[in-house]
Amino acid sequence: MTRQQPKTAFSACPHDCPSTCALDVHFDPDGRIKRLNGARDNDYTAGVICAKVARYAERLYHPDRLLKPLRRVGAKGEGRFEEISWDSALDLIAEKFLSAEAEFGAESVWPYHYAGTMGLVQRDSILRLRHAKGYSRQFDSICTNIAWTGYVAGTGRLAGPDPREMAVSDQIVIWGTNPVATQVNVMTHAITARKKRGARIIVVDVYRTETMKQADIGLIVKPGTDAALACAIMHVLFRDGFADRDYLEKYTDCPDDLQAHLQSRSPEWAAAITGLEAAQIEEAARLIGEVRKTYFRLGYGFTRSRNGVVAMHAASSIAAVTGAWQYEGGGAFHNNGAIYELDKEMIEAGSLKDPAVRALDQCLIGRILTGDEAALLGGPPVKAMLIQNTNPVSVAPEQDLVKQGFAREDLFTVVHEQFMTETAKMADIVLPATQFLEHDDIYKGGGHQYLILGPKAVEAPKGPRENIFVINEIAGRVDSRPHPGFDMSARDQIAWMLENSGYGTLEDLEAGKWIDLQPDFETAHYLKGFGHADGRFHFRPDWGRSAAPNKPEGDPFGPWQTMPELPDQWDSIEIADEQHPLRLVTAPARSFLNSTFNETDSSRKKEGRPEVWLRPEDAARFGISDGEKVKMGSRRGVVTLHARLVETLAPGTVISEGIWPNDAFEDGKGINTLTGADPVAPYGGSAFHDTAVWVRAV
Ligand SMILES: Nc1nc2c(c(=O)[nH]1)N[C@H]1C(S)=C(S)[C@@H](COP(=O)(O)OP(=O)(O)OC[C@H]3O[C@@H](n4cnc5c(=O)[nH]c(N)nc54)[C@H](O)[C@@H]3O)O[C@H]1N2
Ligand SMILES: Nc1nc2c(c(=O)[nH]1)N[C@H]1C(S)=C(S)[C@@H](COP(=O)(O)OP(=O)(O)OC[C@H]3O[C@@H](n4cnc5c(=O)[nH]c(N)nc54)[C@H](O)[C@@H]3O)O[C@H]1N2
Ligand code: SF4
Ligand SMILES: [Mo]
Repeated sequence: MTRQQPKTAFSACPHDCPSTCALDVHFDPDGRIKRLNGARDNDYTAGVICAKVARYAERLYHPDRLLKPLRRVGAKGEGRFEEISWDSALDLIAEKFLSAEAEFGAESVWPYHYAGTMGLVQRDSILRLRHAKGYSRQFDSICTNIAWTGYVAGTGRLAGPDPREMAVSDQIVIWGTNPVATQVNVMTHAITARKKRGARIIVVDVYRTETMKQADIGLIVKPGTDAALACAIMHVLFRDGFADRDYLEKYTDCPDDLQAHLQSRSPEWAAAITGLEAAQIEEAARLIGEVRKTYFRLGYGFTRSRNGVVAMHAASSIAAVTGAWQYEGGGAFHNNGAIYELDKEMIEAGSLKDPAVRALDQCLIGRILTGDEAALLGGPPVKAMLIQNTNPVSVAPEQDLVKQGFAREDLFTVVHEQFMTETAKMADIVLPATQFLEHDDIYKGGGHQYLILGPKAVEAPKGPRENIFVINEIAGRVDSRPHPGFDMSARDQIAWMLENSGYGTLEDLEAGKWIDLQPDFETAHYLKGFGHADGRFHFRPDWGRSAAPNKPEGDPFGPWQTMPELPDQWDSIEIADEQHPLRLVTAPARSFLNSTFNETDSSRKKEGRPEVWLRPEDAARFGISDGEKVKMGSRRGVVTLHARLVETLAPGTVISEGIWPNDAFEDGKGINTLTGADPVAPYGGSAFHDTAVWVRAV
């Protein structure tokens, strides 16, 4: 068994995290993975990674890993399976997919995926199968859509100042993200700026997170009220002469209209909405006005509300009022998606894509599988699914519907997984998947600017196979249209993409490990103009018609006609009422990554148990004491968990951290039983942090 292994190897973290860390992999003398470290020679990772990935050996050598293909023998979801060979499993899948297609059309097969691995080959090869077969496409709505739409509404492009510039900022505003938990490298660079230059750190969140504990100033706002805060800050900037007039004239669309509009958006007005003191808003605005080199690091969290697009746009507008974009260490950054111009034809087979084939909304999976005609876009029912890199029975909203859907006896479900997740338990066929250290892939950083190679570092155990194998094998069995991508290995794919994108050869990248694709300073800071046709930052976006990185076909969603013309508080959130007097935010847990790592003992021990955190006065109002078992309900369902009293939450707000396994809750109903799937205006997405609830003692 013992093979001679190098003492270290390099890789990239595959998880769905803006940090996409460059990794050093350390081996035991017997060739097993021992520990992972952040690569020191990568200047974004800078030697730092999160604890859960550092102890990756626990996940890689986990006793519960799936090692054999399985076929369901009991009732749906009962959890009884028998072993089956890879060949028989693949043959059976092909037979079922072909019969669904023959009876209901190719659109009745829905390959469903997400970003459990962010590797471009292993994550996105499923698109090749979809396009080559005309299977239903997927509209990716679960994570980034709200935030990206809001950011691009202002800038016209999903990119911004070099994230490493945080280290040379004089002030960093960490807005609606909890990087200590969710993207640790932001803290690395922010703390460097503090140590080296005395930079101030301001954090905006709905409770006192681990990130806020490290801040100089913490602003705790009520969920879904960030646009009010942003407007009041801009009101003060205009009022007190902090607006950069020359910059506004040259680089923005309608500064005078904005100033006039903001006149009534005073700190007192915003205080009543956000729950902050007017003096706190005045102070934050003054500091933002005085410190030109202010770097706004805008996260996803504050956009997971029904008014999230408007909130993101409003927050990004502040940097345009002060002109912070002009300075090194200044501007507003969210994600660098637009800088990687990659030719992914061999991976995705975009040339075979038929726009007439429906694209089903990922978040509406519950409605889709239970036959909602609107969600099915007028097409056939979904009769067969292949699921890779995602765990919808746990992570998707409207969980009761999702479970009902997967319980359908007439739905044939294949789940390719590393663990027996809640979704895998509902499958007809479970296929074991390799982990990232066991296959080749390539990764792009959302929160930075590197394209990073993640080569295979160890042999997989006998049994698990990589995603691309499953895709190519199924394609070969279902009369797929031919495409050269189906005959390529992961390494062939990476080499082809690099060469055809003008980024050299695979051998070059193996030597260099990563490629820095940071655009030049003037481009990144929009000094040659913003991404819109007129080159200006738009305070007045063309909602419903504007550009967005991931715009679905067809009409805009939701009440988009009533979106405010200029940055403003928009009352489209799920407002608390007598029946649902509190507002729930389902923030991420530090030791889980969505539902990943909730299978490891160390992460579960660190997180404790599913809890809801309430302010003592709210708890008193509902007769709840610390540690007590409670029920929490929304318009969509009820969960059972334990209460914890915490002082430092926004008024009327409750927090439940982490996506625990559903069976960690007393009656198997996970946190997403409460959350809604109604698409956020104007281009979709789920408002995971925007749920009106009641809580009561059991
Ligand atoms: N440890 C860990 N890391 C993760 C993840 C995880 O689950 N756990 N998930 C990964 C994924 S998929 C993603 S997309 C990223 C997301 O990472 P982030 O950008 O950090 O976004 P969220 O995790 O949704 O929420 C971040 C913070 O937003 C706050 N928040 C919620 N609502 C509001 C609001 O209305 N206003 C304000 N100001 N703040 C609000 C929450 O309290 C939370 O502290 O993280 C990734 N990294
Ligand atoms: N309540 C609430 N719900 C949320 C959120 C929230 O903040 N609150 N956040 C939302 C967000 S931002 C996101 S992105 C989604 C994420 O939700 P998911 O995309 O479902 O992410 P994970 O829960 O991490 O599940 C990923 C799965 O992929 C598997 N996997 C990893 N690598 C591979 C591979 O190489 N091959 C195969 N076949 N499988 C692999 C893992 O074992 C894991 O089970 O959840 C959303 N749900
Ligand atoms: S911080 Fe994010 S990218 Fe870095 S190792 Fe942890 S999960 Fe992976
Ligand atoms: Mo996400």
